[in-house]
Amino acid sequence: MALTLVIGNKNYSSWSMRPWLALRASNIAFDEVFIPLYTGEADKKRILSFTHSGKVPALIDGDMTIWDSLSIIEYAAEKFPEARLWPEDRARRAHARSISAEMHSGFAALRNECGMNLHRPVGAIALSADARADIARVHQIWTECRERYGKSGPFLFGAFSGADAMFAPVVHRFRTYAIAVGPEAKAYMDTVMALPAFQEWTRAGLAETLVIEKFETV
Ligand SMILES: N[C@@H](CCC(=O)N[C@@H](CS)C(=O)NCC(=O)O)C(=O)O
Repeated sequence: MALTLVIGNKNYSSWSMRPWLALRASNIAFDEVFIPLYTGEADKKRILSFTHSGKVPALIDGDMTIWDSLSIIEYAAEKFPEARLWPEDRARRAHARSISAEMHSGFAALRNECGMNLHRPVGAIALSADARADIARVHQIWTECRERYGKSGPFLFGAFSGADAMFAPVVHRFRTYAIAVGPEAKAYMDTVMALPAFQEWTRAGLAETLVIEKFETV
């Protein structure tokens, strides 16, 4: 039975983008259910009909529901080991999981101040010290990965992995808010932006016309 991934607006939903990208970039087939976010009760009820979390993304596999972006990536990695969503080497895998969990549980200032909005014209804004610290930490994570694993390929751990999917929305944030990066981070961002699955998501997001006012503040 085909997998179904329930997602929100491609223009805004950074959480939806992560598992979508992990599945698509790994050539794992899935059907997509799109539910527009923050439109009112009817759409919220549709989300709740798939997952009691009331949030997207959610993956439906037969009678199972897996919600939360990182859990979906973990599930896909287990179900499709040939996709190699986590590095084979245990130390690399632990590193990939550490930065993915760090991304998942942190970076609140960066998320709040630089929301993903593909339509937003590129331009810098004034950022708080906390957001600047988040940016410095992302930069450090990317640079360290590239220095350690760059010989095995252009992604964080050489080949594409779940960690790249977790950081892909940040690539959009850095691009949109014109955040200055060093050469290693720039090369990594270019690699992610050249990924066909990333481009497919971005094209679809840019084609959307729905506007979520609360995400249009900057
Ligand atoms: N921790 C969750 C967060 C999911 C989340 O916050 N999703 C937002 C959209 S990006 C959502 O569904 N909001 C709709 C709502 O709260 O009504 C994950 O990683 O999947």
